[in-house]
Amino acid sequence: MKKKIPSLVLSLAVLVIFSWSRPALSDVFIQCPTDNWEAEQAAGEDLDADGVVDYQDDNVVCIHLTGGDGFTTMADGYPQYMFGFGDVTGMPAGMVMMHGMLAANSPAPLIAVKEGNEVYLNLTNVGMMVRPDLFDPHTVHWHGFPNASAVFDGVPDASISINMGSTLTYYYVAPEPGTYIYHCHVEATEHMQMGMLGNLYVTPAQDGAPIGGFTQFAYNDGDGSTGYDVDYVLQFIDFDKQFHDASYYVQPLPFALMEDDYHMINGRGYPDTVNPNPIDGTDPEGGVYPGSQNVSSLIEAQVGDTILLRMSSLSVTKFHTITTLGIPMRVVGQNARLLRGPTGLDLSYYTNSVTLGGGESIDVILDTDGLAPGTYFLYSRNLDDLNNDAMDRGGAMTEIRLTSAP
Ligand SMILES: [Ca+2]
Ligand SMILES: [Ca+2]
Ligand SMILES: [Ca+2]
Ligand SMILES: [Ca+2]
Ligand SMILES: [Cu+2]
Repeated sequence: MKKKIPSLVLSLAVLVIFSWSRPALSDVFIQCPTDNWEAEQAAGEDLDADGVVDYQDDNVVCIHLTGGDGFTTMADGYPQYMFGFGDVTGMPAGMVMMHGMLAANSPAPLIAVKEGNEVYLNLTNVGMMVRPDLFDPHTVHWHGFPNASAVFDGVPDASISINMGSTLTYYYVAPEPGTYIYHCHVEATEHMQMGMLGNLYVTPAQDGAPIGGFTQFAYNDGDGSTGYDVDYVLQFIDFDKQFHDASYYVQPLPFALMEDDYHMINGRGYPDTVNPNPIDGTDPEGGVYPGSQNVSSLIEAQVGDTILLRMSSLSVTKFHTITTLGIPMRVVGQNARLLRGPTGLDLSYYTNSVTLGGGESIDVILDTDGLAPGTYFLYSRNLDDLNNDAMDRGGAMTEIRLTSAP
């Protein structure tokens, strides 16, 4: 489906395209040492000009994100302007600007890598199509990730940020498993409120080994205590409608006036959270942006399954207290750390609610043994989070649907 550009901004946008599209189109520079290995090994040459004769290595992960703007649709139908990241992994360089503009996703594309992976993360700043008067840089900041070299940490005052039309390749090695978070760190309160937020986790080296009846684990636990059958990522974020609208039309409100109206899991409010399909973004003039919210939060399992929930919050204004009514939660990890004492003491615990501040993550295991099949709810206990602006019965809630084991 073709994206429609709001006519209000079309003339300004055209000016911007003419002023910088030519250098931008030629300047998208993607570094990935493995994406062209067959041709480059055969030729013995660096054909894609990324500085290396590409080689075959399954331990290398290449990602290509765009930073820019776009639209989402709130659960009450409201079209919401946002800043965000899009995914152009594998796309030829010459197509990135065209396809990356107005293609922000909420949440940002999932980054899920394995312990020990080498990660080449290319970020291209495609500019703010709707706000050509803005020329904000963007970065990627792996929040809580202890191993980023300073230059790739994404904090703009301490490292590089990426200007409009430019691309930077971040390089990470992921030596420690856990549930992290990523976001843009430029004018962080604003760019995070506007939607530059994503899920990020590192799976443990222990995965694949049969331990305690499982082959997949949240951490290198040695005993299978973080094993699971199915896993889901759930990121709690909130949008302030007035702040987003102000960014669409003129200028943001003062940060001190931020008050969120939409409370969401993975970029959607209930009941959109349980929609298994991608949801299209819309703009105030009826333009459509396919799959701007492509992450369902519907949790499906069979009775007896062990469910891992990788939960995080990137709210810039509030805490969320999350509960799973009728299913006890076992917290096994917090802020990307296995809950173990220095001598190996098991510090995991059962609870019926967890509280997440902005920038925190929690790994929760749900054991569904002996539960009745049916629908259970996972939701924020802050009752003012259970709406989509003026629409009652929505917000930060999703469903856990348990079916009988065959
Ligand atoms: Ca390459
Ligand atoms: Ca190459
Ligand atoms: Ca700004
Ligand atoms: Ca508000
Ligand atoms: Cu940004």
